[in-house]
Amino acid sequence: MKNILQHFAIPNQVADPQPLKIGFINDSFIVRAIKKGEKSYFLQRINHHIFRNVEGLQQNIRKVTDHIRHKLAEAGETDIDRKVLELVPTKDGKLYYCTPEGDYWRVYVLIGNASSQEKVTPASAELAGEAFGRFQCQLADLPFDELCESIPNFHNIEFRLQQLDEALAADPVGRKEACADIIAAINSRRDEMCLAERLFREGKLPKHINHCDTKVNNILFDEAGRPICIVDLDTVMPGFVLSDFGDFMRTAANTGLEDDPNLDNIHVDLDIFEAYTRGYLKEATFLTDIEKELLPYGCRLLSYMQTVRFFTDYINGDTYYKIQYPEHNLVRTRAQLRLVEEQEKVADQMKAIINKYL
Ligand code: GN1
Ligand code: MG
Repeated sequence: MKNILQHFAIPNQVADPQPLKIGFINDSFIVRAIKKGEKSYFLQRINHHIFRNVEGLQQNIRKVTDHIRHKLAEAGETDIDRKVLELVPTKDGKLYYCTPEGDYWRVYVLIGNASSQEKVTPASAELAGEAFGRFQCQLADLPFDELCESIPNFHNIEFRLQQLDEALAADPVGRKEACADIIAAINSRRDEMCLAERLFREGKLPKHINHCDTKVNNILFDEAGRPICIVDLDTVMPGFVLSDFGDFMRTAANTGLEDDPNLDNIHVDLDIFEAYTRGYLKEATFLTDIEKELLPYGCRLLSYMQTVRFFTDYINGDTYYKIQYPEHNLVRTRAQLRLVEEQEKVADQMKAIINKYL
């Protein structure tokens, strides 16, 4: 792997890359400086089966990190190197290196003395809300169409429903018949869930740059437990702010698991919801009235979208998500659908909490 590194503009001496067990999509390695005090690096092989336009993906990351760096400097921030990721170019000035075998590699400067968290508490949810709110705010004046969709139509529910319809029409592994209740539940919500796309076409709902994977483990925290930097920028792309608010709530404000086999475990955790909302609204000062109004809907939309995506994969015979047992995608589908139902029940409470912090 040393011969991969030699293509990048790394000025100091470094040790052999050590594999890291993070994420399911890319392969990651840590590359330590030999001399104390010098820079270490983060090497990744990009999964180009999922991210087919690596050039566009890397340009997205460069634009976003440049923009944030500029914003931080303007605000007179110190320690900027720890607050935004920095890509290391190749020696011929490219943002990635493609091997003769067709593997794509990239290098970031490593942000040291930082760690990520898996568990969310109300206290960390508030900090996470501030961090993702600040991230969106820093990018609010970057025209959304300067970035490409690193996965086309990633959070477009109309497209996801079309994929489901195609899967159901083909029913390649004969799983459709036993799922009539799920299909009915999805169909009865179609119209409502396509509202955001309709409002966009009518010019009423704006697009912004979003992270599109707002899980707590995509925030680096310093030793004092303060968020310093947002990472995992592969899915940063144009979309609705509802995606980022909704996906955090989908993953964190759920008393059950994403794939909980016991549906009775699944409720909205309103303490986490409130804490994240408080932090998010403190920082996301750019929101328009319609975006604020639609935030509870955004939570349902993202849970519904994940229901549709897991279910499509189940019908297709489990070709996208890694599964741990044969019916895993069906269990995930039912758990996400239950979360939609639970979010519907507390929609008014969510609205009241949001209004408290506006
Ligand atoms: C995938 O691999 P992970 O957990 O970061 C997926 C997300 C889904 C999530 C569901 C590129 O993310 O969109 O919400 O699984 N990422 C991609 O758990 O498809
Ligand atoms: Mg991820």
